[in-house]
Amino acid sequence: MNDALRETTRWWQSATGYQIYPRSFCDSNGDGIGDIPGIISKLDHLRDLGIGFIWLSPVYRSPMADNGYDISDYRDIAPEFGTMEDFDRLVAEAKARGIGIVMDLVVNHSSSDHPWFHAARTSREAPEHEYYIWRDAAPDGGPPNDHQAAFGGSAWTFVPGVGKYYLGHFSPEQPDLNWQNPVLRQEIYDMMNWWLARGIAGFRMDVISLIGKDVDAGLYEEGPFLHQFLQEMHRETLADRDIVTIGESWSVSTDTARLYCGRDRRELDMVFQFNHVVEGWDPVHGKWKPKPFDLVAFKRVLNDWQAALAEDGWNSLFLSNHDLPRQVSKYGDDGAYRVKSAKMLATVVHLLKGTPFIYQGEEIGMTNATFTRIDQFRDIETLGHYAEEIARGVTPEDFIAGANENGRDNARTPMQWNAGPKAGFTDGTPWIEVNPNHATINAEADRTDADGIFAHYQCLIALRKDWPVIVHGTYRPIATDDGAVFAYLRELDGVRVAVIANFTSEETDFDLPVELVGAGRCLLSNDVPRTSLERRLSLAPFEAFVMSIGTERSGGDRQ
Ligand code: TEU
Ligand code: CA
Repeated sequence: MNDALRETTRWWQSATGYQIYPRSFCDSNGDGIGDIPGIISKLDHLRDLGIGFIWLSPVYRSPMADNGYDISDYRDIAPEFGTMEDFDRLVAEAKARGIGIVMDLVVNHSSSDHPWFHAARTSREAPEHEYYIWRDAAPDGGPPNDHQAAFGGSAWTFVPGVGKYYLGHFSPEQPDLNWQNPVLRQEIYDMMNWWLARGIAGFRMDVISLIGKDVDAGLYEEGPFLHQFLQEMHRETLADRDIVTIGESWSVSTDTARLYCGRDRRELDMVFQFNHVVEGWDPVHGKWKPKPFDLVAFKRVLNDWQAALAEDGWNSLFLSNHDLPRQVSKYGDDGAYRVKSAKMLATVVHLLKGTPFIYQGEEIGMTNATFTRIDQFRDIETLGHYAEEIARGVTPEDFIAGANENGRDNARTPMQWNAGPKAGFTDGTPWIEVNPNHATINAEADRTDADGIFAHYQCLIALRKDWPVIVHGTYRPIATDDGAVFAYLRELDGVRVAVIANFTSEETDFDLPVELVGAGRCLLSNDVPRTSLERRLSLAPFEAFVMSIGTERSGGDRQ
């Protein structure tokens, strides 16, 4: 790696992120809810994996209407998750293992239980009243407009005491904060600095693209004030700190991405974008009615993002999180080819240019839940939409089929640590049912297998540390129109690495570009390692491999 590159490399570019959804990770005290001491007890699992930082979903005090994405005290820990001492111990214990803690910053909205909102809804004169977004009723007394909440119903709720409606873009339990108010903004920045002073490694910013909204103009996503606020936030909190920031946006496009993470913007390091996720949804019914997977379209989206941020900006790489289905169920095969396809998906994602994120349980190939009754679901979004869809005439069976395919509870069933009762997650009754397949799919079983999924992830993470081409190399897609194979080439300083992956359960022929044919060194494979690349490759079902081509040179020293 040349010196200029070495000097400008940021730690989070060669690191791998790991998301923990605390409620579902590990329960230390038998109340059925995962907690911080539980996370600490599993840090060696993450050290062994090789990750560089944890994105910790919210652990703040919260009534848990949306499992912590509804915060009632930004400077305290929810009692069910532990104490501030537990949190400080987590930061220290993680640090001792070379792992940073990235906090989830949820500041588009608070909880309706936050003291600010209690004051705000009591009096128009309270300073906190202006921390939220209030509008007068429409002439007929109804909501100011027909904006719908993400989790069902109107986004507006009337408060008789002040004679106005407030905005809850997600739910009435999650009133939107009024970013137009400079006093509110300063409260947020002070709070961020308070957490940074505790030694955290950065922030994942929940729906950050919503904070610049102009309600009266009907502009919510990527509203006119967004980048001015993010630049102010950067000046007030993030500047000159060696941390990582990832902003979540469901609306960012390749056209707007560099506005957040372009080199000269002084806003964020990267964004979580969802274009590749939404590509798989029905244009009318959204996620509740999935459409068949289309690899060409999927590749087009990811290739476009690779191209858009090739020179400026940085990609985040992921297929899963706590809002999405399990990736092996969604994009792979969670039956006969579970192990094979889980490794294939990981290979494709981790070798793209950007920072990869693993969602808890992905590293052992956990699968979607298979619930049969609505009372097994816990998610506010699923339950909110259930009521609406049933009212619209959808049958419960059809709705549950959709929720089992794309609903958020798929990712939230407890982490499967072992084959024992409750998967080793808890000694008590888990807040959401454990997937019965923990009898065979669990961390203990997978980790004792040298050919397990965990071992494959370990290797991917180690490769990223050893091969600068994976972090910094150029990206060139191969055979973009091929409906079965995802293939690409990475290149840096004469080192060339090809990634070839069969996305199907069929044996598949693949014609390689002539310039890649020849001897090579297999860096990783989920099948019999290859020693050379032929013009026509016959790929086994879900086969994926990484080959360094035409050179015996290593990628270079560890970064
Ligand atoms: O999610 C943003 C968001 O828009 C989701 O509601 C998303 O649209 C949905 O899950 C896909 O169907 C973030 C958090 O990740 C999510 O867990 C929270 O519920 C939400 O914000 C509100 O804070
Ligand atoms: Ca607990």
